[in-house]
Amino acid sequence: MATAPTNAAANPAAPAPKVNRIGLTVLEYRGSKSTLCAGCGHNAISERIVDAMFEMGVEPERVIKMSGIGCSSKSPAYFMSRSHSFNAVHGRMPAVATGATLANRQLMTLGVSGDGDTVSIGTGQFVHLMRRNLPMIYIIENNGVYGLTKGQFSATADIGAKLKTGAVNDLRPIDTCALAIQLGATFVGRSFSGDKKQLLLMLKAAIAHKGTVLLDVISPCVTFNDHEGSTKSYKFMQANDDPINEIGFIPSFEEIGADYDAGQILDVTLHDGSSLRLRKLHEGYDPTDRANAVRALMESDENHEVLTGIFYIDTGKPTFVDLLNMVDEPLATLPESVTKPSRAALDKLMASLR
Ligand SMILES: Cc1ncc(C[n+]2csc(CCOP(=O)(O)OP(=O)(O)O)c2C)c(N)n1
Ligand code: SF4
Ligand SMILES: [Mg+2]
Repeated sequence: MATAPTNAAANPAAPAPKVNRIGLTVLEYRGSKSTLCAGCGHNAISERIVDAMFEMGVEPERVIKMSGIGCSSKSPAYFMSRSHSFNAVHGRMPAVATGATLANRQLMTLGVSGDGDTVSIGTGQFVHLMRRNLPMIYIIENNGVYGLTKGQFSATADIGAKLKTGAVNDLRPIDTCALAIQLGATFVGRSFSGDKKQLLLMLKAAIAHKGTVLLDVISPCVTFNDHEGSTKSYKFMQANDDPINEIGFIPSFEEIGADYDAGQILDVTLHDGSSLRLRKLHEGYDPTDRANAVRALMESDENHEVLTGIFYIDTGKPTFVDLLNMVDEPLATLPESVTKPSRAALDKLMASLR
């Protein structure tokens, strides 16, 4: 059977596709065709993940994609087909992600969840994950509703937000960013699926960070929560997005330029040597001050604004893997002769418990 001609064979003058620093094209970071609704914010987030992983030159086989249940949790099927993937039970991705990350610390864990998956059914697991500073990126694709089960309010719905049916939410929303900062996550930010530039830079910086990254990304559900009266719609976000800082990111493998206004810039060196530059857009905002970060989020809630940007960063705190003092070699590849205690070691342990 004849094979389809490649671009180069069909047109020898066509430019060779761009490759990244590990020699892969962006196509090698793509996934299956999305079955989500056209225009769903979650699709845009998948596209940014593809761009970020490609531009950072991450080896797809080094990534484990974790999710729970929901339209958002289906997204890992739509990017990075060459990576490992696990779709956990609703709200239970943190436990599985913790186990996988500890079993092979050489892999990069990327969790994708929804607002319902994370802080409705999944709150208990989520808060304990945030306390541990497990090295992983946790993305919440936040549309304020349970999209998959036809648009009921989730726990991130704002007071006064209206469903299409006219039902109004009168319970306080859970601010996942304020919660994550208070609990101990070390890189916390919020973005909007419609802001390509900010989201891409945030994802690239997240890849360079070692510790728990929590990115809450407002991601409109065009089918159930994009109407007048919604506070998670494209229109609402375009009118109320209030960036707290402008993000600059220079990966470790690129040259750093020196042209900036030092008074307005906070330069943070990330774990892989990359440089994160945050230019203040809010007077006096310091993203290394936890209490200040939580206060800013509470104030923005009172003022009905949606703060975006990197709210908090701490590059000094040990990760859960550091605290457990684990061996460098992945547990998953250690032979049984090493992992199985000897009879004598077990007897000694039992004796110590008597
Ligand atoms: C144990 C359990 N309870 C309830 C459900 C039904 N259910 C499936 S997805 C979902 C909510 C998903 O909402 P979210 O995480 O916000 O994802 P979205 O679809 O909005 O992206 C619910 C309640 C389920 N699958 N399993
Ligand atoms: S129902 Fe909403 S969240 Fe689910 S795919 Fe459609 S637009 Fe996206
Ligand atoms: Mg949702």
